[in-house]
Amino acid sequence: MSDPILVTRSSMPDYDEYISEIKDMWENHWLTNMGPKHKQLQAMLKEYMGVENVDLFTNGHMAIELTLQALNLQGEVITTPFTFASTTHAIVRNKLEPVFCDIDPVTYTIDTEKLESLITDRTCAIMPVHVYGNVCNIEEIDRIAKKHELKIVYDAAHTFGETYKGKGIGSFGDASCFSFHATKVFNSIEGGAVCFSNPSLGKKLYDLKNFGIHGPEEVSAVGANAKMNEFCAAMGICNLRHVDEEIAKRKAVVERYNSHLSGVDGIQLNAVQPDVKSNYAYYPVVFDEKVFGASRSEIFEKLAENGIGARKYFYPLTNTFSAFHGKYDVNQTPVALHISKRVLTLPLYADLALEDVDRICEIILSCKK
Ligand code: T4K
Repeated sequence: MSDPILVTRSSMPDYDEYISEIKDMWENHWLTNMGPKHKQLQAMLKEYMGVENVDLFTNGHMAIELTLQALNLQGEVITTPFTFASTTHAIVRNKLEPVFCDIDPVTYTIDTEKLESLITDRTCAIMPVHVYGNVCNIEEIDRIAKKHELKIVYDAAHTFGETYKGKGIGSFGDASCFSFHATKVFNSIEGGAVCFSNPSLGKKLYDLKNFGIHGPEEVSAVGANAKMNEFCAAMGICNLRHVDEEIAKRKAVVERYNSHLSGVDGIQLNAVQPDVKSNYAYYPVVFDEKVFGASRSEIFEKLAENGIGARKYFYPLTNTFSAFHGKYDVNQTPVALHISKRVLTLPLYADLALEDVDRICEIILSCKK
């Protein structure tokens, strides 16, 4: 059997490129705490992401957690359960209450038609997720947030490098939080970033990622340690040089999948949205067992038998996690529940061979009855 194919594979620069990038660290002995690589990557990202302000973090999760803390929120945060554990955990760990809104059945992002009815006098913020790189209904979220004076924090973990109507995706809301994890379109091994509109929020975030230290003799907040170290920043610098090429290769993989799977009865594919420059982050497929003739689980197993590691992102929904002891009612988000039971994310990374995509699709289509 051929080598296993996993859902993704980290992008890495050439070994020599990384080694030459970290060489000066043996001269300056500067390893962390906002050193020269950190500053360089931050400047490069500001330019690449087309945003006014960006700061770096140790990972995407801490970026979200500290953004919520910096905004000094209390009460309820409206979000979606069709996401990675991080989104909901960041809310709960800030002693805020998640209120789950259902998702749109096509983009899998927050359903803005259901959003406003969930607002109470305790609502302080909306945390929508640009899931799989699909962009939320930004205009409608803005309108609702303005009307009710709510903060907007986007979980933008999946949208690195995207633009909406020509603007960097990090330019919207009060803040957008990105993940640079090894599994993402752009990685700094582990890493994350927050793009923000108000510089005073940025100052708070800068302190919070360094224990809340505000000056040599002043600790003004109870912060965490969420600084990106220099090895990670160096990896980010190298990967950023190649990211456009990586995205172009991902696009070719996505188009190859589409060429086999589009138009097949019982399969819902993910389309690039109008006005969005996509990063081709994930390849989700929703299977309708009644029409396709095989269930998501059967297809998952069949792929696994053939050494192909598709994943059920995002199943289970976060509002069903045992960590929450049955506190949330999953029936309040029926569309999210429906999709989470039927979705499979297929392998997608820049170097995935197109012949392997052909093979994966052949296996999937062989399950059709
Ligand atoms: N918000 C959203 C919406 C997110 O999706 C995430 C993270 C976050 C927030 C939080 O951001 P971070 O704090 O993570 O920066 C993975 C990632 O760990 C996680 O970053 C990501 N979302 C989530 C969707 O996927 P797992 O548990 O599925 O990862 P794992 O270890 O099974 O890896 C998946 C595949 O990736 C492997 O089968 C092979 C490949 N891989 C993995 C690693 C670790 C590599 O090629 N290289 C590697 O180093 O969570």
